[in-house]
Amino acid sequence: MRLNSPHINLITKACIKASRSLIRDFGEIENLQVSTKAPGDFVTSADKRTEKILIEELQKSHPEYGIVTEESGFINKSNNKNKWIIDPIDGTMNFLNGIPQFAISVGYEEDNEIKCGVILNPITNEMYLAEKGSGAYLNNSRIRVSNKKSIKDSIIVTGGPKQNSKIKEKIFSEYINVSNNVSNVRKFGSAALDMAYVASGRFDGYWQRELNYWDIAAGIIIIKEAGGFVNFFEYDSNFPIKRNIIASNSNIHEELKDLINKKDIEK
Ligand code: 2AM
Ligand code: CA
Repeated sequence: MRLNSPHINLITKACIKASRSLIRDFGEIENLQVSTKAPGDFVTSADKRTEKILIEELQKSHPEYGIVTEESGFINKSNNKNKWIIDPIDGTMNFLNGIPQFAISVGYEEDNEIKCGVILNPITNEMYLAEKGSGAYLNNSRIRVSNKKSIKDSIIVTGGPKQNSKIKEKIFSEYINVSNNVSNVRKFGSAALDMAYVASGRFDGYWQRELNYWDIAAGIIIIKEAGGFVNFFEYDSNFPIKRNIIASNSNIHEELKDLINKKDIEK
Protein backbone atom coordinates (compact mmCIF):
# COMPACT_ATOMS: atom_id res chain seq x y z
CA MET A 1 0.00 0.00 0.00
CA ARG A 2 1.10 3.56 -0.63
CA LEU A 3 -0.48 6.89 0.28
CA ASN A 4 -2.17 8.54 -2.66
CA SER A 5 -4.44 11.40 -1.64
CA PRO A 6 -4.24 14.59 -3.76
CA HIS A 7 -2.37 16.54 -1.06
CA ILE A 8 0.30 13.93 -0.41
CA ASN A 9 0.74 13.37 -4.16
CA LEU A 10 1.25 17.07 -4.66
CA ILE A 11 3.83 17.35 -1.86
CA THR A 12 5.67 14.24 -3.05
CA LYS A 13 5.88 15.54 -6.61
CA ALA A 14 7.06 18.99 -5.45
CA CYS A 15 9.73 17.47 -3.17
CA ILE A 16 11.08 15.20 -5.90
CA LYS A 17 11.29 18.07 -8.36
CA ALA A 18 13.01 20.32 -5.80
CA SER A 19 15.39 17.53 -4.80
CA ARG A 20 16.91 17.38 -8.32
CA SER A 21 18.08 20.95 -8.01
CA LEU A 22 19.19 20.42 -4.42
CA ILE A 23 21.29 17.37 -5.36
CA ARG A 24 23.07 19.50 -7.99
CA ASP A 25 23.68 22.22 -5.40
CA PHE A 26 25.07 19.68 -2.93
CA GLY A 27 27.54 18.49 -5.59
CA GLU A 28 28.69 22.06 -6.02
CA ILE A 29 29.08 22.71 -2.31
CA GLU A 30 31.67 19.99 -2.00
CA ASN A 31 33.72 21.85 -4.63
CA LEU A 32 33.10 25.12 -2.87
CA GLN A 33 34.94 23.97 0.22
CA VAL A 34 38.18 24.31 -1.70
CA SER A 35 37.16 27.44 -3.56
CA THR A 36 37.23 31.00 -2.38
CA LYS A 37 33.53 31.76 -2.77
CA ALA A 38 31.76 32.20 0.55
CA PRO A 39 29.82 29.00 1.27
CA GLY A 40 27.22 30.88 3.32
CA ASP A 41 26.07 32.81 0.26
CA PHE A 42 25.74 29.62 -1.71
CA VAL A 43 23.54 27.99 0.90
CA THR A 44 21.26 30.96 0.86
CA SER A 45 20.85 30.65 -2.89
CA ALA A 46 20.33 26.85 -2.68
CA ASP A 47 17.70 27.42 0.03
CA LYS A 48 15.94 30.02 -2.07
CA ARG A 49 16.10 27.95 -5.26
CA THR A 50 14.69 24.86 -3.55
CA GLU A 51 11.97 26.86 -1.86
CA LYS A 52 10.99 28.54 -5.13
CA ILE A 53 10.49 25.18 -6.86
CA LEU A 54 8.42 23.88 -3.94
CA ILE A 55 6.22 26.97 -3.87
CA GLU A 56 5.72 26.97 -7.65
CA GLU A 57 4.73 23.31 -7.68
CA LEU A 58 2.38 23.57 -4.71
CA GLN A 59 0.75 26.74 -6.03
CA LYS A 60 -0.07 25.14 -9.38
CA SER A 61 -2.98 23.27 -7.79
CA HIS A 62 -3.87 25.59 -4.90
CA PRO A 63 -2.79 29.20 -5.48
CA GLU A 64 -5.03 30.33 -2.61
CA TYR A 65 -3.45 28.21 0.12
CA GLY A 66 -1.39 29.87 2.83
CA ILE A 67 2.34 29.12 2.87
CA VAL A 68 4.66 29.37 5.86
CA THR A 69 8.31 29.09 4.89
CA GLU A 70 11.75 29.62 6.30
CA GLU A 71 12.99 31.87 3.47
CA SER A 72 9.93 33.74 2.18
CA GLY A 73 7.91 34.09 5.40
CA PHE A 74 4.12 34.05 5.01
CA ILE A 75 2.24 33.91 1.69
CA ASN A 76 -1.59 34.31 1.61
CA LYS A 77 -1.48 34.98 5.33
CA SER A 78 -5.27 35.47 5.55
CA ASN A 79 -5.91 31.83 4.58
CA ASN A 80 -6.03 30.17 7.98
CA LYS A 81 -7.74 27.02 6.75
CA ASN A 82 -5.23 25.51 4.35
CA LYS A 83 -1.48 25.95 4.77
CA TRP A 84 1.72 24.45 3.44
CA ILE A 85 4.58 24.55 5.94
CA ILE A 86 7.91 24.44 4.13
CA ASP A 87 11.53 24.01 5.15
CA PRO A 88 13.56 23.81 1.91
CA ILE A 89 16.78 22.61 3.59
CA ASP A 90 16.55 21.33 7.14
CA GLY A 91 20.08 20.68 8.36
CA THR A 92 21.64 23.67 6.65
CA MET A 93 24.89 23.38 8.60
CA ASN A 94 25.31 19.76 7.46
CA PHE A 95 24.52 20.75 3.87
CA LEU A 96 27.09 23.51 4.06
CA ASN A 97 29.76 21.09 5.24
CA GLY A 98 29.08 18.40 2.66
CA ILE A 99 27.43 16.09 5.21
CA PRO A 100 24.48 14.26 3.59
CA GLN A 101 22.23 14.61 6.64
CA PHE A 102 19.68 17.19 5.50
CA ALA A 103 16.16 17.11 4.11
CA ILE A 104 13.36 18.91 2.38
CA SER A 105 10.40 19.03 4.75
CA VAL A 106 6.84 19.95 3.73
CA GLY A 107 3.71 19.65 5.87
CA TYR A 108 0.09 20.39 5.03
CA GLU A 109 -2.11 21.93 7.71
CA GLU A 110 -5.91 22.16 7.64
CA ASP A 111 -7.85 24.00 10.36
CA ASN A 112 -4.68 24.26 12.44
CA GLU A 113 -3.94 20.56 12.35
CA ILE A 114 -1.17 18.88 10.35
CA LYS A 115 -2.87 16.42 8.03
CA CYS A 116 0.04 15.10 5.98
CA GLY A 117 3.74 15.58 5.46
CA VAL A 118 6.84 14.52 3.57
CA ILE A 119 10.49 14.54 4.65
CA LEU A 120 12.92 13.74 1.84
CA ASN A 121 16.65 13.19 2.17
CA PRO A 122 17.61 13.63 -1.49
CA ILE A 123 21.09 12.13 -1.03
CA THR A 124 20.10 8.83 0.59
CA ASN A 125 16.85 8.83 -1.39
CA GLU A 126 14.81 8.22 1.74
CA MET A 127 11.33 9.68 1.60
CA TYR A 128 9.28 9.61 4.78
CA LEU A 129 5.59 10.33 4.37
CA ALA A 130 2.38 10.17 6.35
CA GLU A 131 -1.23 11.12 6.15
CA LYS A 132 -3.69 11.32 9.03
CA GLY A 133 -5.38 7.97 9.50
CA SER A 134 -3.31 6.17 6.85
CA GLY A 135 -0.03 5.36 8.61
CA ALA A 136 3.55 6.42 8.00
CA TYR A 137 5.89 5.17 5.29
CA LEU A 138 9.55 5.15 4.38
CA ASN A 139 9.52 4.93 0.58
CA ASN A 140 7.11 2.00 0.05
CA SER A 141 7.33 0.39 3.46
CA ARG A 142 5.17 1.01 6.49
CA ILE A 143 7.17 2.31 9.48
CA ARG A 144 6.54 2.23 13.22
CA VAL A 145 8.20 3.80 16.24
CA SER A 146 10.44 1.52 18.31
CA ASN A 147 9.07 -0.79 20.93
CA LYS A 148 11.72 0.09 23.53
CA LYS A 149 10.13 -0.21 26.96
CA SER A 150 12.57 1.51 29.24
CA ILE A 151 14.10 4.97 29.10
CA LYS A 152 17.43 3.69 30.42
CA ASP A 153 17.85 1.46 27.35
CA SER A 154 16.80 4.18 24.92
CA ILE A 155 18.74 6.11 22.28
CA ILE A 156 17.53 9.70 22.30
CA VAL A 157 18.35 12.35 19.71
CA THR A 158 18.45 16.11 20.26
CA GLY A 159 19.76 19.34 18.79
CA GLY A 160 20.90 22.79 19.85
CA PRO A 161 21.60 25.06 21.51
CA LYS A 162 21.83 27.41 18.58
CA GLN A 163 24.74 29.83 18.51
CA ASN A 164 22.79 32.85 19.74
CA SER A 165 20.65 31.01 22.29
CA LYS A 166 20.04 32.84 25.57
CA ILE A 167 19.34 29.59 27.41
CA LYS A 168 22.48 27.63 26.59
CA GLU A 169 23.08 26.65 30.22
CA LYS A 170 19.58 25.27 30.59
CA ILE A 171 19.92 23.26 27.37
CA PHE A 172 23.31 21.87 28.42
CA SER A 173 21.99 20.88 31.83
CA GLU A 174 19.06 19.07 30.22
CA TYR A 175 21.52 17.32 27.93
CA ILE A 176 23.51 16.12 30.95
CA ASN A 177 20.39 15.04 32.78
CA VAL A 178 19.03 13.05 29.85
CA SER A 179 22.48 11.56 29.08
CA ASN A 180 22.78 10.33 32.65
CA ASN A 181 19.47 8.51 32.46
CA VAL A 182 19.34 6.92 28.99
CA SER A 183 21.52 4.53 27.01
CA ASN A 184 22.91 7.29 24.77
CA VAL A 185 22.19 10.71 23.27
CA ARG A 186 22.82 11.56 19.60
CA LYS A 187 23.05 14.91 17.78
CA PHE A 188 22.67 14.71 14.00
CA GLY A 189 21.82 18.32 13.01
CA SER A 190 18.51 17.98 11.18
CA ALA A 191 15.33 18.22 13.24
CA ALA A 192 13.24 16.85 10.37
CA LEU A 193 15.42 13.74 9.97
CA ASP A 194 15.68 13.31 13.75
CA MET A 195 11.90 13.03 13.79
CA ALA A 196 11.83 10.76 10.75
CA TYR A 197 14.28 8.46 12.54
CA VAL A 198 12.07 8.33 15.63
CA ALA A 199 9.13 7.46 13.38
CA SER A 200 11.08 4.59 11.80
CA GLY A 201 12.33 3.27 15.14
CA ARG A 202 16.01 4.13 14.64
CA PHE A 203 15.85 6.43 17.65
CA ASP A 204 13.49 5.92 20.58
CA GLY A 205 12.90 9.59 21.34
CA TYR A 206 13.73 13.20 20.51
CA TRP A 207 13.60 16.53 22.25
CA GLN A 208 14.74 20.00 21.27
CA ARG A 209 14.13 23.60 22.29
CA GLU A 210 14.00 26.76 20.20
CA LEU A 211 12.83 25.21 16.96
CA ASN A 212 10.70 26.80 14.31
CA TYR A 213 7.42 25.24 13.25
CA TRP A 214 8.70 24.47 9.72
CA ASP A 215 11.54 22.35 11.18
CA ILE A 216 9.03 19.89 12.64
CA ALA A 217 5.64 20.29 10.89
CA ALA A 218 5.98 17.24 8.62
CA GLY A 219 7.70 15.25 11.40
CA ILE A 220 4.70 15.69 13.71
CA ILE A 221 2.28 13.75 11.51
CA ILE A 222 4.92 11.20 10.50
CA ILE A 223 5.68 10.32 14.15
CA LYS A 224 2.00 10.28 15.15
CA GLU A 225 1.07 8.03 12.24
CA ALA A 226 3.99 5.76 13.14
CA GLY A 227 2.38 5.29 16.57
CA GLY A 228 4.48 7.81 18.51
CA PHE A 229 3.58 10.68 20.82
CA VAL A 230 4.40 14.34 20.15
CA ASN A 231 4.22 17.08 22.79
CA PHE A 232 5.13 20.74 22.97
CA PHE A 233 6.32 22.32 26.21
CA GLU A 234 6.68 25.92 27.41
CA TYR A 235 4.60 27.03 24.42
CA ASP A 236 4.27 30.80 24.05
CA SER A 237 1.10 31.76 22.17
CA ASN A 238 2.69 35.14 21.34
CA PHE A 239 5.25 33.27 19.21
CA PRO A 240 3.34 30.34 17.69
CA ILE A 241 6.15 29.59 15.21
CA LYS A 242 8.63 28.90 18.06
CA ARG A 243 8.40 25.40 19.47
CA ASN A 244 10.00 23.19 22.12
CA ILE A 245 9.25 19.57 21.34
CA ILE A 246 9.34 16.11 22.89
CA ALA A 247 8.56 13.14 20.65
CA SER A 248 9.02 9.45 21.29
CA ASN A 249 7.44 6.04 21.30
CA SER A 250 4.51 5.83 23.70
CA ASN A 251 6.29 3.65 26.29
CA ILE A 252 9.02 6.12 27.26
CA HIS A 253 7.17 9.39 26.65
CA GLU A 254 6.30 10.25 30.26
CA GLU A 255 9.79 9.35 31.50
CA LEU A 256 11.42 11.48 28.82
CA LYS A 257 9.14 14.39 29.72
CA ASP A 258 10.16 14.03 33.37
CA LEU A 259 13.85 14.12 32.47
CA ILE A 260 13.40 17.35 30.57
CA ASN A 261 11.15 19.13 33.03
CA LYS A 262 12.97 18.18 36.22
CA LYS A 263 16.43 19.47 36.99
CA ASP A 264 17.21 16.91 39.66
CA ILE A 265 16.31 13.31 39.21
CA GLU A 266 15.73 11.18 42.28
CA LYS A 267 17.93 8.17 41.97
P1 2AM B 1 17.98 24.49 9.82
O1 2AM B 1 19.05 23.60 9.41
O2 2AM B 1 16.86 24.59 8.80
O3 2AM B 1 18.45 25.83 10.31
C1 2AM B 1 19.79 21.67 14.23
O4 2AM B 1 19.84 21.36 15.58
C2 2AM B 1 18.33 21.75 13.84
O5 2AM B 1 17.74 22.90 14.47
C3 2AM B 1 18.11 21.93 12.36
O6 2AM B 1 16.93 21.26 12.02
C4 2AM B 1 17.98 23.43 12.21
O7 2AM B 1 17.24 23.82 11.08
C5 2AM B 1 17.22 23.76 13.46
N1 2AM B 1 17.33 25.16 13.82
C6 2AM B 1 16.30 26.02 13.91
N2 2AM B 1 16.75 27.24 14.22
C7 2AM B 1 18.10 27.17 14.28
C8 2AM B 1 19.14 28.13 14.51
N3 2AM B 1 18.88 29.41 14.74
N4 2AM B 1 20.41 27.70 14.50
C9 2AM B 1 20.69 26.41 14.24
N5 2AM B 1 19.76 25.47 14.01
C10 2AM B 1 18.48 25.84 14.02
CA1 CA C 1 15.00 23.80 9.60
